[in-house]
Amino acid sequence: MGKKTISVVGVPMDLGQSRRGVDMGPSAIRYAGVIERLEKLGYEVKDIGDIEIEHGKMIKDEKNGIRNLKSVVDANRKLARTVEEIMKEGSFPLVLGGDHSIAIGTIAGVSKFYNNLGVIWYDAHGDLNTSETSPSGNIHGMPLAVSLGLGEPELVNIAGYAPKLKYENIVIIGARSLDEGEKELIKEKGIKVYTMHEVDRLGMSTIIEETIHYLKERTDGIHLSFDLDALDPIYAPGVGTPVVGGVSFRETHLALEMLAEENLITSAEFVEVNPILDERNKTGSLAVDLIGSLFGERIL
Ligand code: Z70
Ligand code: MN
Ligand code: MN
Ligand code: MN
Repeated sequence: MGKKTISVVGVPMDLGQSRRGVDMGPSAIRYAGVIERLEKLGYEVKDIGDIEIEHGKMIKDEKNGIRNLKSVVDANRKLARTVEEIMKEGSFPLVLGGDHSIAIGTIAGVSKFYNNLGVIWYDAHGDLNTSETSPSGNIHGMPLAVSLGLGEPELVNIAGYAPKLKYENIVIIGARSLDEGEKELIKEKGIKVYTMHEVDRLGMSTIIEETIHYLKERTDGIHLSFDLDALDPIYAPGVGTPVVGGVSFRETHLALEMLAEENLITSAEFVEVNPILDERNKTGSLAVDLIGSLFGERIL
């Protein structure tokens, strides 16, 4: 995708939500052969290894009902620095999660290299909660809001600048579980969202064409934040928050193949793979298949 070198970073983060096991996501995706798959496609792949996470001291209701705020802030600071180094080298940052709270660090590391970073948020959820609107106190339900400058200052100001994103530069695809506060924010700010309703009515092909057209006009780089729970649990059972009625295997492959054809994605992360909840690494293997499509793999 433009660049020939891909730098892979694992983030064994499980402190942004309440189910253990998602910290093994990077191992599961590596085990399913991500590095070899990318090398086979002709890329030079640098495996940077994993970001160190402060495990073992889960702190509930640390501040405003938010779980593990300090540990999540620390990890995202480290991730932002690592991603920034990758960007400086001119390599493509590919981040493996871990729960979705790590998008805060990825986007913090990437966004300073663009005037108008675009984001495709492929997810069953909006991840647009703040400490005021969050029903759970889980930071993995907040990373998109944080990147837009909303929420706890410790999170919002990671990497020393805010906001990282503009409302008009994001597109959410696959949403089917939105909290009241998230719905209000989407309406108030006019955030572009393709819910499952639109996926069914328009089809994925039209949605990706529209998304490409929309983001091409206003952005100078596009980050793909890919939450495996966007897919239907039939295809991706190994996620912490499965929601029925999701995007299919075929629709998702099509989306990634179309994005690969346009060569517009400049950074990416694949998150929420939980091998403990999975069926024989089905979701980890799916992540590798999807990464293959994003980087240009075709059936023929
Ligand atoms: C809910 C919350 C969420 C991912 C679940 C769920 C958020 N809106 N995000 N799984 N990846 O707790 O804020
Ligand atoms: Mn842990
Ligand atoms: Mn998410
Ligand atoms: Mn989700």
